[in-house]
Amino acid sequence: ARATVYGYPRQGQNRELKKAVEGYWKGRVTADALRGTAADLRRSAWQQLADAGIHEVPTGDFSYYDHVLDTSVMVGAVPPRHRAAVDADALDGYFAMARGTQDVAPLEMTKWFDTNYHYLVPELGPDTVFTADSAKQVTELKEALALGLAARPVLVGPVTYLLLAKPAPGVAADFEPLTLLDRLLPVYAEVVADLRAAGAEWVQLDEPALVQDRTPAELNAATRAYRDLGALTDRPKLLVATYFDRLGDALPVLAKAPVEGLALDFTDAAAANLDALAAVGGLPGKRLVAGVVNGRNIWINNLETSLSTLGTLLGLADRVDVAASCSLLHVPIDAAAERDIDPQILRWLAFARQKTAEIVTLARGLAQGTSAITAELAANRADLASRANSALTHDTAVRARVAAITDADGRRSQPYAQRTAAQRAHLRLPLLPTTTIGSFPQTAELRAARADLRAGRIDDAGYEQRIESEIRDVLAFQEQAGIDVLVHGEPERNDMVQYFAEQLTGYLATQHGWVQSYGTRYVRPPVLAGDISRPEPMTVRWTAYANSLTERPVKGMLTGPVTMLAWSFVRDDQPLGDTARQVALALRDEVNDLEAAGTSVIQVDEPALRETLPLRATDHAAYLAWATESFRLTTSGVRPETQIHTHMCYAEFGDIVQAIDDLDADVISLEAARSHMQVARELAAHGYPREAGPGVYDIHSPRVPDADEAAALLRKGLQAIPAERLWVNPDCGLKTRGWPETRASLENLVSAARTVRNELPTS
Ligand code: THG
Ligand code: ZN
Repeated sequence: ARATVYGYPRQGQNRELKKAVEGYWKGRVTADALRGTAADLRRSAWQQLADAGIHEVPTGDFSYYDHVLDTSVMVGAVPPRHRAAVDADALDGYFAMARGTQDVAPLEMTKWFDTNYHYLVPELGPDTVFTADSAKQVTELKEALALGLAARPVLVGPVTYLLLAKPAPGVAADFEPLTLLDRLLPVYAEVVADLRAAGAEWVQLDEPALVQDRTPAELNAATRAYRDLGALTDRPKLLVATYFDRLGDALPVLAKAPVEGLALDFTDAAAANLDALAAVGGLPGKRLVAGVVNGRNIWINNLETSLSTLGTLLGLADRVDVAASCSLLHVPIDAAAERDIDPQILRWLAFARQKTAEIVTLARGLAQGTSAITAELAANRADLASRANSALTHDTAVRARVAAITDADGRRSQPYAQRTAAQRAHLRLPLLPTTTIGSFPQTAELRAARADLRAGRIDDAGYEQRIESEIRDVLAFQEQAGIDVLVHGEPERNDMVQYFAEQLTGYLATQHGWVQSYGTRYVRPPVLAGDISRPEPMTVRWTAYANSLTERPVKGMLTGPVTMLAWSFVRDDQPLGDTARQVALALRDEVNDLEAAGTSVIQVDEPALRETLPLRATDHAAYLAWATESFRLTTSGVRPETQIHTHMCYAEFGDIVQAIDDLDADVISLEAARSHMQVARELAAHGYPREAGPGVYDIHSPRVPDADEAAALLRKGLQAIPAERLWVNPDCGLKTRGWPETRASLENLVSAARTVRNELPTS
């Protein structure tokens, strides 16, 4: 048995790649210097993997921006609008596809399966002509081979590539990219042949799309793809890799395919994949790569459980190798860099570097017997026991409170139809009330204030003065602009998840735990490590201060439990629903405290509700049950006249409108400007009965919409949602915008609301 991984974090220990790429964009770093930094980062990652005992290092997984974009370049799928830029300069053209230019829009970006990584969506059509460009793959393979390492190129597989693509602009929406498979396969054949010529013994083709629900036609495409690639002569051995879930109906397809190896996920999907493997009679004559170390959480492995799985697998394949379940791209680099985490707790955590060591240990144990890894097993047992028995993971007060939850705790005291009248009487808002989503521009001054506080240049009181002064400015602007429901602007928050994680007991923040979100943008997801409780109010101070400055209602702003989980690393020692209920109870206390402090409108944001939907339809209902329950638990403790808002970003709500209704919120604001109120029509089509604010101002661009444009969108909204239930707001928070466009846009938004109010029939 050998140890391997499918991919490694690209950024470097100090995000050197981010600095180099952003420096290149600004003209401060030359193309050669950027290439040099990238090559250094690749070399040091490979060397680290090899030194740790990884037998075959992955190549080609590195990316300046995104590996799906790299695949589009590899197969020549450059949209016509980017062609000139790519022909003028390959690197600049690449970044033009990623980020757009003054003149052309970038590729669309969306989530990579159910991770928090975002990829650039290939745009394909009936006229797409694929051509092979294996240069990046060949160069990186040669770099690793030149270091004397065994190396295995990793490519996005052809079926997954096509399933991730969408019809190019101007192409019929029902065009299916998968129909291009026969055109794409010869290009993959050419790349694979080039890699063979450059010295590859194995090539890995990633097909995570095959773990999703797939139609017979799609499974048939997978059969054809690997029959054709397998039939090539003079090719490297092929390893088809799947991850993120069980393989299901695609397992027999790949088991029968004429390829030499198969990689499967044996973490959460272990039982299902084991059963399915046994059912097809194993993989005689094939290499099985067993992903037993979770590649997307940050917890240490249970080495004994993994060894037992690996032992079972030995009887099912010719050769069994050990790996992480997926690329290590989705975890931070090195837990040892964390200085602020209790050393005892740090021993429970495994980032990429620690996971690599676990994989090597498991491969050694599998090859040489457990006696070869006695010390590692003993340490692992002790660490697992310390976690299982820790007071942090077992807070009896929190557990008792969760156990005592009743149905009534998740139900408002009055149904929506009844309490909406109480809210109307209490809030006395005009028709088409105006509001914002919560955040106002995060200025350089605010970031500097936080940096000053961290560095000790100012004290808590000095910091609070700066925040209060910002709140005064934000309030004054909103009053003068004529907005109806105000916000304090969230100047005190670094990030909508981290801010709460830092204040809740049981949550850990990391100092260096960066994970790529998209391109050069990274997040440091906090760790839900123990039972969650709230030692004291988290937001009341600022909301109450804002409230004291105005007669108008000020909306309290919280991040919802589903989003708190979705943008954190979650516990693996209890069901997600249990963790969600703990977070929900802590947030419920905050909601109730806000109400007690005089807040009549409270918004609980759930931008991640849709994006966390499980990969397989059979798992949707269970997820939506705990997701909606935890939201209701958060929000149901308030009086009927207190109005609960929620907000969600991104489109595609059609399939979860019922779940949105089940949240039992009073008002929802949604992204809608770019899709011209499509969301409003979808809500109406599903008979959504509540108040809604489809965004009339696209905050993702610095463009200022004029009042006529916002009014036109508002009139469209009125065609779907009656005036009594329609709110007027931007698409999303304003924290990434500058003040000048924020001011102008919101003034235009208020003026549009006034214009359209005057057009309403008086009754
Ligand atoms: N917060 C958290 N997770 C998220 C989002 C968030 N995941 C999904 C989505 N939003 C991802 N979007 C972004 C947008 C911007 C950045 C990262 C993810 C970003 N990051 C800074 C950078 O890389 O320079 C670093 C930010 C920091 O200092 O913390 O700009 O809103 N938790
Ligand atoms: Zn949003």
